[in-house]
Amino acid sequence: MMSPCLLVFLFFISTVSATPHLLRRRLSESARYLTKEELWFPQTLDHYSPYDHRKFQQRYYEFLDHFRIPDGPVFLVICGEYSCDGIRNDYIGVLAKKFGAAVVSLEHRYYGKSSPFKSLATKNLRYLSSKQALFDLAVFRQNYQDSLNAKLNRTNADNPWFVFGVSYPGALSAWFRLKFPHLTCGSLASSAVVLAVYNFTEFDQQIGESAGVECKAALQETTRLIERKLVTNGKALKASFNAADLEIDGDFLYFLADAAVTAFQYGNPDILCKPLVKAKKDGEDLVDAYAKFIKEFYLGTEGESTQDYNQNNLKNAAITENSSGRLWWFQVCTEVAYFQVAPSNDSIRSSKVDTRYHLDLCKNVFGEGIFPDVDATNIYYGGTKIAGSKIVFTNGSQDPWRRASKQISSPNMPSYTITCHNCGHGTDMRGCPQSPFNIEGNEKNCTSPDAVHKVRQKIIEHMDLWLSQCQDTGRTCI
Ligand SMILES: *[C@@H]1O[C@H](CO)[C@@H](O)[C@H](O)[C@H]1NC(C)=O
Ligand SMILES: *[C@@H]1O[C@H](CO)[C@@H](O)[C@H](O)[C@H]1NC(C)=O
Ligand SMILES: *[C@@H]1O[C@H](CO)[C@@H](O)[C@H](O)[C@H]1NC(C)=O
Ligand SMILES: *[C@@H]1O[C@H](CO)[C@@H](O)[C@H](O)[C@H]1NC(C)=O
Ligand SMILES: *[C@@H]1O[C@H](CO)[C@@H](O)[C@H](O)[C@H]1NC(C)=O
Ligand SMILES: CC(=O)N[C@H]1CO[C@H](CO)[C@@H](O)[C@@H]1O
Repeated sequence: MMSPCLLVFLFFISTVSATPHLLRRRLSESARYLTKEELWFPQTLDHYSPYDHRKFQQRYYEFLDHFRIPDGPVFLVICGEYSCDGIRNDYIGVLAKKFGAAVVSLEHRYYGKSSPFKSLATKNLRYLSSKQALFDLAVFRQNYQDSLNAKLNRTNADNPWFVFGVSYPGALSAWFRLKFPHLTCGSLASSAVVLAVYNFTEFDQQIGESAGVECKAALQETTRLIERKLVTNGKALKASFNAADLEIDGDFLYFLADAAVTAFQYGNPDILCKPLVKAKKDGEDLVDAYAKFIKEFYLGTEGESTQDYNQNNLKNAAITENSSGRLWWFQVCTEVAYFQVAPSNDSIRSSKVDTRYHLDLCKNVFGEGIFPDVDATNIYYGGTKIAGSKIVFTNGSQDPWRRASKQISSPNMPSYTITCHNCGHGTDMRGCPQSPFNIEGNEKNCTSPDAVHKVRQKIIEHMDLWLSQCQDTGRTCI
């Protein structure tokens, strides 16, 4: 299962492992984060219960180096479906410097060290939802403002806030401004998946478009060959992909599809397409070429693990470093779906990755009665008809997730597409490729740095305007 932005974080985790170049690693590690110093906040477990007053400890971070005391803006960077290990020094570092902003970031409930329970059994996951998460952010925002006021010895002051997020946190960022407009002057919703989609066939179609004619044809032929081999000699086939542990064929096929997804999503299309197209031209075995890509790049460089695709493993309710997969699947299976199914015609992924596969996974991993109500989610937030204001939407042209984002501007909600060969998920914040990490979101290696630069200028213009309007509303600064 590829969550919208899980992979990038897996990559970080995997780069922290021991290597001989300890000193250099420490330096680059500290350059990657504005801060990693953990702070804790007592959060309400159930914001919607009239009588349940239980609390849990929620992790957060603050970075004040650039803060223009006392009335600079506060940037709230929303963390999502992964362990939030600090505030990363992506483009937010540049923006904070530019605006004299304090930066704070709250870990999403249940993920990382912010689990309310010692076990992630399905019954304990009942408070895991985007609605609760948004309320967490609101309560945290208010509380942080109070503590800032106390620190600065003032009362009733309100700094101008701005929220940021990429991917699912991008959707949270848009929804936060929608539901709590009095708590933020505006929002950046980068690659924000605001539309819950049940059968997300457009995802596979976008992969086809991003791949281009030749690579798409090679990928489709590879899928057909793999499907055939799976029937005749499945065990040997899986072993050749270092994926022998994926006993359920659907899990294996999903894993193979997802590996290609990440190449386009995170700005590395050539690593996939060049060798595959070459193999086809040279009459070499496409399955071997694809296995090489999976083993060297996806499992190797990117540090992915087949465990994240293994339903038997996703059932594990113990809290481990690998729990994010289970937690995200729960959100998928209850709220947002984004089922990445094969379209009925012209698909790249195997047609066996269908709606049934996803529904069976939900039932198998979480139990009877667990399936997503996307209609309810879209009624609650509005999908792409979101009735918000002062939200900037951005998308990368090659990102399969863009089809679940708001790609057309409407009054007070501009939408920008960053178009280039390796512009994917969250390019405005992350530069290119989107994995591995670029310090300060450096855009030099985007095939069109100018496309990124132009959209960033637009973001800054909107921020400038909305932050200044916020200060004009009579909300006091001091
Ligand atoms: C806080 O403000 C009060 C009232 O203006 C003043 O008496 C006090 O000395 C201030 N404390 C600090 C730490 O600045
Ligand atoms: C999703 O696809 C399945 C299988 O093709 C179909 O039965 C179902 O009606 C579709 N559901 C929606 C909401 O589109
Ligand atoms: C988490 O996944 C990694 C990579 O597959 C594995 O090496 C590690 O043992 C797993 N940890 C736990 C606690 O399961
Ligand atoms: C199937 O896809 C091909 C290629 O995109 C297209 O030319 C054809 O019209 C499609 N057929 C149907 C029935 O949608
Ligand atoms: C850009 O790519 C080159 C070559 O791969 C690499 O050496 C360099 O570090 C990259 N620069 C940035 C800013 O990512
Ligand atoms: C605002 C903007 O750039 N919108 C474009 C985003 O992408 C869609 C789909 O490719 C285009 O149709 C929009 O014009």
